[in-house]
Amino acid sequence: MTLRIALSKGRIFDDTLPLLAAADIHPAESPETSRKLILPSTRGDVEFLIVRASDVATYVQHGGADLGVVGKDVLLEHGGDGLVEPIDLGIAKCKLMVCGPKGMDLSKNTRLRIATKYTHCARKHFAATGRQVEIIKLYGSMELAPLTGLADAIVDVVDTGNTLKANGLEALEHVASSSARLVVNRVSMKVRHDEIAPIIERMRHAVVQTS
Ligand code: PRT
Ligand code: MG
Repeated sequence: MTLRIALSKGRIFDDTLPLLAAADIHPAESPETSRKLILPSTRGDVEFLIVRASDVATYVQHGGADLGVVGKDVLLEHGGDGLVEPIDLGIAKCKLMVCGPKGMDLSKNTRLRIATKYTHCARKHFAATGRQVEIIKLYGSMELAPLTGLADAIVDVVDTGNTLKANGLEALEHVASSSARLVVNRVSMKVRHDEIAPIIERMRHAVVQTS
């Protein structure tokens, strides 16, 4: 049976390629030009599933894929059930932050409205610091929420901070640091250990060399 690796297009795919190459795994086509959702590799025993970043953990958890590469931010939100997380790949680094209009005071004693796609992480963060919030679920362009009055602040991923700055917002509180992780389906890890273990070892070696 073919080993399936779930990846999202864009930064995760691009940054994972050199690490997979160390395990002799190369996609036979680019996901940017191909319309295929199952991309073959140059060897017959491995293929790639191209899924949304937020769906990678779900595919691997339920065995739709054996392996996957996913941001820690997504894993924290997903919960990580049914997954083994053998390697921090040290790529796609970013921070999950509470962000809002410049100089905003998040400690004031009102029920804040927080827009985010990270509803679980946001709820936990504010609960841990004893603040009442109303969570508003969004799927993208979170920065618009404070600008339009939909919410007071957002919880979102920040890298350079340029997107926040361009929209008159700033990072106010740290929620979690993130980097992409290799995840493996718990059952595949046992049943297909002979195939998966060498891939993990070679990727681990490549991570150490590039860090
Ligand atoms: O498409 P889908 O909604 O499923 O997921 P996605 O859009 O989050 O996927 P993608 O490919 O953009 O991100 C995949 C993973 O990369 C995320 O889960 C993070 O772990 C990681 N990552 C690293 C980032 C960033 N850096 C990042 N900067 N994910 C998103 N961003 C966004 C940020 O929120 C902002 O809107 O990119 C924009 C630019 O960021 P700044 O701060 O550099 O301006
Ligand atoms: Mg996206």
